Amino acid sequence: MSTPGFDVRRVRADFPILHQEVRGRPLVYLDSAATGQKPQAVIDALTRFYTHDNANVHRGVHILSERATQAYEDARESVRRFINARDAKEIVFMRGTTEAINLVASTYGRKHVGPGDEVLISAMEHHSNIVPWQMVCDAVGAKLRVIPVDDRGELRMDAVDALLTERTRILAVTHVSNALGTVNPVRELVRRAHAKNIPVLLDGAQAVTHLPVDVQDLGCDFYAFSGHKLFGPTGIGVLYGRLDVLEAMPPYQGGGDMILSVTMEKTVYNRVPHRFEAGTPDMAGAVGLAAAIHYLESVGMAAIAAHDQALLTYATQALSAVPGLSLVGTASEKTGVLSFTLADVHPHDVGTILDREGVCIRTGHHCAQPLMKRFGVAATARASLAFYNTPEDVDALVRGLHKVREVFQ
Ligand code: 7TS
Repeated sequence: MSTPGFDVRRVRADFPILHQEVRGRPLVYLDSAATGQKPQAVIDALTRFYTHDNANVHRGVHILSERATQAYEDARESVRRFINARDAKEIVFMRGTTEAINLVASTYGRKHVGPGDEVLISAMEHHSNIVPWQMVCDAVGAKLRVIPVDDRGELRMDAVDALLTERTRILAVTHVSNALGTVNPVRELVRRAHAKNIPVLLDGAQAVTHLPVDVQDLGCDFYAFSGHKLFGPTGIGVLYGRLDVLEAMPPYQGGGDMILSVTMEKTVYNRVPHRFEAGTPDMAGAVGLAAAIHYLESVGMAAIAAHDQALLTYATQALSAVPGLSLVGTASEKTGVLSFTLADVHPHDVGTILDREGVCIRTGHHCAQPLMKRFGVAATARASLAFYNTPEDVDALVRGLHKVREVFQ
């Protein structure tokens, strides 16, 4: 297995955490959908920021504050370029995908969703793209409606048009499913929603790590993702919002930095994006995220996507040959997520035995309980791939699964 223009061994050399033994075995990390590992460039950027530039942003007249502000705003520009947003003002730094979706639900949602209205999501959403909308709907007396998923884990596109009604105030759907790996036809969903003047939020948490993303090409109104999954630091994430949409939105949290002026009678809110960034932001996180983005750009997202697809094909074949293994999620378009059950072995037992072999996977409901219910399982075992994974990692997983079978025979 080789991908032209991509050298996985060179990539792996950039990730110090991967080069260790755990439980007496070489570490095999197959849990990147939960969080990505960090290249040395990100670790160095954080150290450099705290060693040389740390100060609060947008405040001080002094040199350190100037440098920190510059680094923070440069990071915004790096994100803009990475997802091809038109304007850096469209990039709001958040804590992660969860906070980004909550922001949209509690500002845009509270403003536009009223009694009897509808919010449309899908059956494969992460809880963070379900619960915030449920909270809005409960508060105003609106209805949450759901695009169903078929047996392969693809959205039932034939059901979409009837679910986009004159009461639908927003469509919020994941670009890539964390539990199935399905890549949804989001451009087509945006097209159909926009034809009825319905705005669209895309949850990009699992997409930006695998695919080149161009928000102008997708045409979405909002796009959310987390830095820590994108091989950057924890505590930082991004909400992209189309400028005209963001500008018409009320603020989220109140506090420092989000104001132009305050009197006891009245506050004038700051311009976008600062209006949505109350308080001291995660400056170091933004700098680290920018370093992750620069690193990914140097490797090339197209090469990363090609490696991901080749490894997914290899892993799908290898896992399908394990007796008793059943893949959950077999969509025609997928990224490197392999959710499965193994005969009647509980997924937690699968995960525990794999862990003894040095293989890290995730087990459970993957914060997608309605989706698990749809597939009639309480939990699955999930191996998730990143661009630093190799066919040898997949082989180690398969060897581990044979161990599981021996134990439970
Ligand atoms: N949306 C999707 C599609 C996700 O996969 C996740 C996290 C989130 C939203 C929330 O992101 P956060 O960074 O705000 O927590 N998914 C997972 C996962 O699959 N395993 O652990 C976390």
